[in-house]
Amino acid sequence: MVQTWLWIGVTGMAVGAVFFGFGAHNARTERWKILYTLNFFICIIASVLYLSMALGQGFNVIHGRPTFWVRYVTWFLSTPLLLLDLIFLGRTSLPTAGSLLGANALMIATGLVAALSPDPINYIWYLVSCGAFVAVFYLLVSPYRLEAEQQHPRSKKAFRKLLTVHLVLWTGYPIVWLLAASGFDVLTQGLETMSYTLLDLVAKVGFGILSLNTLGQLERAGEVEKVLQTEVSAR
Ligand code: RET
Repeated sequence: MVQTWLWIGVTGMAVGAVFFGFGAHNARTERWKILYTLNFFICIIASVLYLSMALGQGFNVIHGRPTFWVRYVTWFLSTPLLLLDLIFLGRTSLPTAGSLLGANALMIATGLVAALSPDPINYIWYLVSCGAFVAVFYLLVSPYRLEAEQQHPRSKKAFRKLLTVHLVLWTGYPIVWLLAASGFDVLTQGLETMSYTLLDLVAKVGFGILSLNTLGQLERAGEVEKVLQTEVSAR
């Protein structure tokens, strides 16, 4: 079961990468190219890291717990790119963007430390990581959302949907972590792998498609052109 889900991860992410890669190549404007390219790299990074797991690499038994520590490497690389999708669409200010990326890096790094720590110290690091997650959550629902809505007053609904999907999916990760061998160990390894693979596929491929829809919505609402004009007249 573990192997099957890992190979589903390799293929699903590769299909996503091909889709976004062609999209980037054929993109009509620079905006679409940027978004397709970000999503392409998110998927290709995930695909090769799933390949390493499917080949039995990036895995060790640590303090008696079977641990795919390479997941944290993928997340360290892919989550900032996912946040860049949001930052790009929302035209987020540099201070907010920097804080989001900083809190996110802290969350993944301390999550890795949690996975490598013996019981019960792992829970201390888990809580530290959750603290950083709360910061990411707060930055998204407050400053990020306010800035995005201010820049795109006609597309508030689109941003709410994008953020809700994002936050619900991201909240799934600490829950799976706690239930898996890294925490209370109530999930079998097969179920753990299945849960992470499904979350990863939806959070990367699914969310990538949703981000493209959001850009389409911003264009239809005439808010991207407006922004472009402002940019041109500001020069
Ligand atoms: C960990 C464990 C420690 C506590 C927290 C975690 C959060 C992880 C998250 C990962 C998101 C990954 C994504 C990957 C691919 O697209 C490290 C599991 C809070 C939120 C979105």
